[in-house]
Amino acid sequence: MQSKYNWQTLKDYKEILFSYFQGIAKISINRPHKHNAFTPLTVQEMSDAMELARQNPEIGVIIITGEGGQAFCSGGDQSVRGHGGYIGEDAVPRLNVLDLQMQIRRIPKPVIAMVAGWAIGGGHVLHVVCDLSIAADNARFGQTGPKVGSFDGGFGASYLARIVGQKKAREIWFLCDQYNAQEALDMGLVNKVVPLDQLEETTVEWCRKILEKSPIALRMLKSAFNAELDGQAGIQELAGNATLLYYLSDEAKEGKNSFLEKRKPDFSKFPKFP
Ligand code: S0N
Repeated sequence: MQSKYNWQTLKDYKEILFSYFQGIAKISINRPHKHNAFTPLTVQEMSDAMELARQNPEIGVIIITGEGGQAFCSGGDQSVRGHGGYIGEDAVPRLNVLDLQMQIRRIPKPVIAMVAGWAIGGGHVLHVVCDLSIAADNARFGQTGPKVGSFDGGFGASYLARIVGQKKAREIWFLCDQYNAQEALDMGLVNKVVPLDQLEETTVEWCRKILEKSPIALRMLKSAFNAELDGQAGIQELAGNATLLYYLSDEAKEGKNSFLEKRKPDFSKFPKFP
């Protein structure tokens, strides 16, 4: 689909497109002939792009999507599924999409799934772990695991259940039915449904609204939402952000400066808040 935005390529990859426009990074799976099923290389490239997006201070929000308008992602590429995982050029089986899921969850910038067409299997889980999901009216959602001999017992089960409720999550996995965009909206699985030809425009509009907001407030909120669910790892993420804020204060700088100046720190001037 032709974009009305002037996306600039940030890096060339084989199986994804990685582009930038006015503070927004877009990571797009580029395997439309397979409904954007992912191989270990697809995932490795998405991971690399996510890390670049994380480190780039110009980027405030990330869109994950799939090329072609017919599929967001249809999960792991079954033609390279081998003994113990998905097999890439090095012949080693892996399930590296689990690391990508963690990256999406931990990156301190909002990630939006822009879903046209199929979001199925591991591709469905990918949109589930994104902070927000915007769906085109042709989107279809579902899990296939028990039908094709797999399952995602991580975020794909427990976080999905947090979003749609335990009964609905069990239905999604046990029946492997497919749900249209309106049904997904009704169960809180997506944030908004728009006509396919307005999908990118709406997503960019949401990104722009996010980009107007305080990056540290967004960062703190994302880690706060995660902390409630992620146990010690979630607390570590939230606490890391608290440390970042503390580092910005004169009080913390007094500690560092006193050490470098080989003197006793003087914290007496700092308030002891009630
Ligand atoms: C998406 C579906 C429903 C679309 O059906 P439709 O419209 O009839 O199109 P097709 O003709 O079926 O597809 C068009 C072409 O695309 C190929 N293709 C589609 N999906 C895949 C795929 N996943 N792998 C490889 N090829 C795919 C078709 O073969 C066809 O090509 P041609 O014409 O050349 O034959 C339908 O396509 C569908 O059901 N697809 C399979 C969905 C699926 O089962 N996905 C895999 C689910 N599992 C995972 O994703 C595992 C990874 C994972 O995330 C995970 C994570 C943690 C722990 C465990 C797991 C795990 O589940 O293992």
